[in-house]
Amino acid sequence: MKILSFLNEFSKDQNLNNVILKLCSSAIKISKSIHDDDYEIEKTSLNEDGDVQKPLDIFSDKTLLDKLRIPEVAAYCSEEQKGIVNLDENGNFIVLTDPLDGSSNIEANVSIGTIFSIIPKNGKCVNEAIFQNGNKQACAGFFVFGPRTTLFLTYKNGTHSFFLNNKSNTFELLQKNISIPEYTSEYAINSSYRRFWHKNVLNYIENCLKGKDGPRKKDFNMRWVGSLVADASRIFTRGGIFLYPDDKRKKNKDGRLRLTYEANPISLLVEQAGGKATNGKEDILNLTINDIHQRTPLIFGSKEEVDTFLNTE
Ligand code: P6P
Repeated sequence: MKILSFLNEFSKDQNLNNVILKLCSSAIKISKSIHDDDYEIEKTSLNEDGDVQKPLDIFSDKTLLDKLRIPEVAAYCSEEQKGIVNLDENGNFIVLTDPLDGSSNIEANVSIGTIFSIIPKNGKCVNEAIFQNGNKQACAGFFVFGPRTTLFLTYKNGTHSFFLNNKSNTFELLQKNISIPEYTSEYAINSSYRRFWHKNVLNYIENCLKGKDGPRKKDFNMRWVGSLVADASRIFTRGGIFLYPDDKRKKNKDGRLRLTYEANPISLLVEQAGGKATNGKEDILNLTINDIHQRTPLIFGSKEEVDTFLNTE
C-alpha cells in the first residue's frame, strides 16, 4: 500500500497529510543525494551544538525548509537553525526537525536519518504553541537512510513503518501497528563514558553484565551504532533499551540529545508502539519545554526493561 493511500485511509486530516507527504519528498531528495554523493555546499558554519555543520547537514536543512514552504506550515525549527523560521501565518502546524541526525557517520557509511515532530498551533501563536509538551504533538517520525530508506511514523494511532520503493519513488507500507517487545536482553549505551556515569546507570549496566549469574538471571547483548535513528530502528524491529543518560560532565548534566526534535518525536513513536521513554525521572512526553534546543537525558525501548532501569538505584 502506498503511503498516500494509507494516509487517506487512516489519517483524515488532509492538511497534516500534506505536511507528511512534503517530508517524504524531502527524504527522497536527501536519500538520493547521499547515495549519489551529490550535495556539495559552498560554506559551512557551526550549529547549535557548536559542531561544524557538514555540507549534508546544510543540504538536508535547506531541502526540508524549501519543501515545507506550504500553506499548512506556520513555522520551522531545526538543529541547523538558531531560531524559529516563520512561514505561513495561517498555517496550523509547526515542524521541528533534526535534518540529518548522526551526520558524523557519513564517511563511515553508517545509517543516518532525519527526525521530525509536528505540533499543531491549537489556536495559539507560534511562540506559545512551540512550547507545548511532547504529548501535544500531532505527528512524529524519522527516516533512516541505510541499506533501505525507511520511515517510522505515528499520528497517535499506532506506529507504522514504510520503505522507499526506488522504482516507483514512493514510500510503501512495511508494517502497520508496530509493537515493541515488552522484554529484552539487548542494551545500547556508549560504554566509553562509564567513568562519568551516575551510580544508578553504573549499577544497571553492571547487573546486565553479570548475566544469568547475576540479579537479572539472563545474559545480555550490547549494541551501540552511534546513530540514534539506527539504534531506534533496531529497537522497533526487535526490542531493546537505548540509554543516553545525563552524567557527571558539566556539558552532559542535562543529557546530550535534544528534547524537541530528537527525544519528543522518538518518545511518541515508542509509546505508540507500547514502549516507554523517560529522562530517568519522568516520561519524556510530559517534560516542560523552555528552549527549542534544550537537552535531555533519553532512555527508551522495551517497557519492562525501562522500568527495571528506573527501579535501579
Ligand atoms: P556519542 C549523533 O551525533 C547523535 O546525536 C545520535 O544520533 C547518537 O545516538 C549520539 O549522538 C551518539 O553520541 O556520544 O556516542 O557519539
